[in-house]
Amino acid sequence: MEYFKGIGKIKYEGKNSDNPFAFKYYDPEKIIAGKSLKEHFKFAVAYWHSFCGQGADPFGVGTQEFPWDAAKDPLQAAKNKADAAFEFLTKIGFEYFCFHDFDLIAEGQTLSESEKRVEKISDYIKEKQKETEKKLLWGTANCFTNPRYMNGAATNPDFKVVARAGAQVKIALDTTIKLGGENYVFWGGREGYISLLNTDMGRELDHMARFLTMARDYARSQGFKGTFFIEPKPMEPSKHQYDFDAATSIGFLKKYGLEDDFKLNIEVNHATLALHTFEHELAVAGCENMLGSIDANRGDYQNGWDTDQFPNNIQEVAVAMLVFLKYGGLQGGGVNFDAKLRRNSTDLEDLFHAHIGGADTFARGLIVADKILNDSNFSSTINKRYSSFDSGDGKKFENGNLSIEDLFQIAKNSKNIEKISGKTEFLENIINNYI
Ligand code: XUL
Ligand code: CO
Repeated sequence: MEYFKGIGKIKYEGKNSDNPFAFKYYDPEKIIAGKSLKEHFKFAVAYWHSFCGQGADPFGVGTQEFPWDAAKDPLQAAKNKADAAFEFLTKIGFEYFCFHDFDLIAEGQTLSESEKRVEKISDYIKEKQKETEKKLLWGTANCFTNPRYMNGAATNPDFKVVARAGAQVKIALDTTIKLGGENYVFWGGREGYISLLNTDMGRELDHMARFLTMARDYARSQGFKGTFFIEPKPMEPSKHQYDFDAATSIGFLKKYGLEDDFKLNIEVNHATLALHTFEHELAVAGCENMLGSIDANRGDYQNGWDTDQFPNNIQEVAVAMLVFLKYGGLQGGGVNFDAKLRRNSTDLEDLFHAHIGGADTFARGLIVADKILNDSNFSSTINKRYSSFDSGDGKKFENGNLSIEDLFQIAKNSKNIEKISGKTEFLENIINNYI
């Protein structure tokens, strides 16, 4: 059955096209900084938002009536959903998808029933992947929706729940490996606290590290060669989430010796919630060599929650792409559209407009950033700013060849310290001039 009727394969038609079902900037084969756009981004569709989320909010039930949800039998409904997902992937032309275990099929009443269900639907998805040549960017386990996780999953004060989460992660890892997943994600939505009054933070952090170590060891023993990603987020649904932001997560990974197997999956709206910019989070991950993957979306400047809208702000993405290029792009991951349609976007075709807009925004941002780096005074302005470290005493300082007494002597001998402008407005204008 065809779900997205009347829509064919989305093609790149260039910026002068007025076809709403065409890419204007995302030319998958276009080479930028030595790689095709397709390789830079590895665009992925998020199974949960695109094929599961029905637009419910705290004030109302879902507004979507997906035709693939109509079947009563859970396995049939899941197969129909997979058909829709792979039809969409084929038409939009992205190579990748991402999933949580229970996006693929509804969770069963018992662990064994859930295991069977995931096993059956992943057999089916494996076939779909073969037919369509679509790949799995990453898999993950949903350890936050079921009420059993209300006090956390790996950090739950009740060991029984920790074990249950472990069982679920084992199945999700097996499924990810079975479907050729290139990476595996941990987003700890309920790994944190609602109230510190009843929380032993240090013990919970130790438990989280133990859990991640076990998951890594198991996956490696099963031949998984990909990267594990931590996806930082400061809050929501927890009041405070332990993987608060990139810096906190990196500190955690290093404390527990996990930094060789884990990198970060940076999500735009999570950065905003942590009162950071997207580019800040990319830079923190990048300078630690841990920029693994991106969950692309955007927040809303008037609302302080995780609205997960599709990216469409060219200026913001261009600035982020300057950081992306500086650190050589993503290590193993890709750009997953962890974004959802607005509740009142109820036509099936809206899913195409959303992904086309998101891909065009990233493509345009990267093209602009690359031009800025190659053609403008942007890089030279920054290099000049640090040029006092390129030779002489500055160089010696960088190389660790000066002491604090040396600094004292150098300061004593130098005359006035001249003011040097930071040139921020000059740089801001370059960005806008290249858009
Ligand atoms: C939640 C979020 C998740 C993760 C995967 O804010 O971003 O969808 O990406 O669990
Ligand atoms: Co995400």
